[in-house]
Amino acid sequence: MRLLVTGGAGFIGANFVHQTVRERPDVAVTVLDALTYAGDRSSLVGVEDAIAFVEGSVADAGLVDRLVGETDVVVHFAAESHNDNSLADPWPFVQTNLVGTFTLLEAVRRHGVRFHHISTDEVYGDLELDDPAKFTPDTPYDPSSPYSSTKAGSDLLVRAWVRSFGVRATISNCSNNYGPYQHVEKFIPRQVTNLIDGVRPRLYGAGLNVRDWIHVADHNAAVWAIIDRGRVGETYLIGADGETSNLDVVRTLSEVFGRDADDFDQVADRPGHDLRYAIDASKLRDELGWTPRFTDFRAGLEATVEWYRRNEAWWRPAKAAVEAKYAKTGQ
Ligand code: NAD
Ligand code: TDX
Repeated sequence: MRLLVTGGAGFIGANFVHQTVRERPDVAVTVLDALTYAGDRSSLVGVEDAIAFVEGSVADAGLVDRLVGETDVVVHFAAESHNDNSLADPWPFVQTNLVGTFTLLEAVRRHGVRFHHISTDEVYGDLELDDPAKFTPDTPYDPSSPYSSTKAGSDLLVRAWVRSFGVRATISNCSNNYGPYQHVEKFIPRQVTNLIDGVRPRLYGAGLNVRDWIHVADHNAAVWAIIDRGRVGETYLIGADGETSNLDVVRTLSEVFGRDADDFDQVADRPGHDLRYAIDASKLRDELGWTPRFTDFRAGLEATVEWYRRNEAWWRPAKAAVEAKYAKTGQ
């Protein structure tokens, strides 16, 4: 199988490429990545000789047409992915998440190529803390931020291209990922690298917001299950029953570092901050037989802390600029 992986130098995409090279020697991987601030070729060290790497944008119609014409399957991770950045400057989100996905859809339509679209649970908006409900594939779309609204729009484009043009596509909406190679702007790596530096973790507001954490390897195993066995036109929700408040994440991390669990800073809250996400992944489990392997969140966090300790050369160059950016919004 020839596989085009967009965004393969980012957090989830790079983990996907490593996993694929390790477990699927029959798959010929080409990565298309624009190497924005979030993309890093050093995330692909160790697999570089096993893959082809193309630097370029998913919104570049000529390049995308050529690469899609040379592949059997596209898995589309590339996106602007950070909510806080989307509040400061929404335009790149419109360009990459909407125009980029449109550009890929037109190419897979022309070439009859199978397409898997990576999306997020944030398209469903948020839930109350005490709501027994979780997101299902039937939950109405209700995105809150420029990031999540452009992801929601990209999902709707995929659905329309399936229905109107018969494109062979699937969509997955996953909850919050954690693990190696996640950019230091994101919640868990930011706190881990703060703690490595002896700086207090920084919690938005009271830290009561809940995220449904899943290890990136479990997300990517689900993506492969969908590529292998998913039904065209279907949406699969990916989650591992990992609901945890931000406060509890910070407390656990502080304990892992042997520090007082309540020694953190409360900083300015995110405008429009979604309260709670929660995924019902029963369709994925029942239909495709997927189960998560990283079910012990604390053990997964400890392994992630260890990875950041051992790979300071990977994250250190980005740290100061990220903190300078957060300082501008009092976060
Ligand atoms: P990331 O920001 O770490 O990586 C994004 C990658 O896309 C980077 O390598 C970047 O260079 C590349 N990219 C950006 N614009 C591009 C363009 N125009 N053309 C080509 N490449 C471009 O993001 P991530 O956390 O790895 O997220 C990957 C995907 O998974 C996204 O679609 C995101 O919406 C989705 N997702 C993420 C999470 C999460 O918790 N991180 C959860 C659910 C879904
Ligand atoms: O310093 C921080 N302190 C803090 O309390 C940061 C950076 C975040 N937070 C909070 C905000 C959120 O409630 O932690 C939670 C997680 O924040 P992010 O890592 O920014 O993730 P989130 O906004 O939940 O979105 C993530 O999951 C869904 C990804 O970035 C998205 O790409 C994905 O779609």
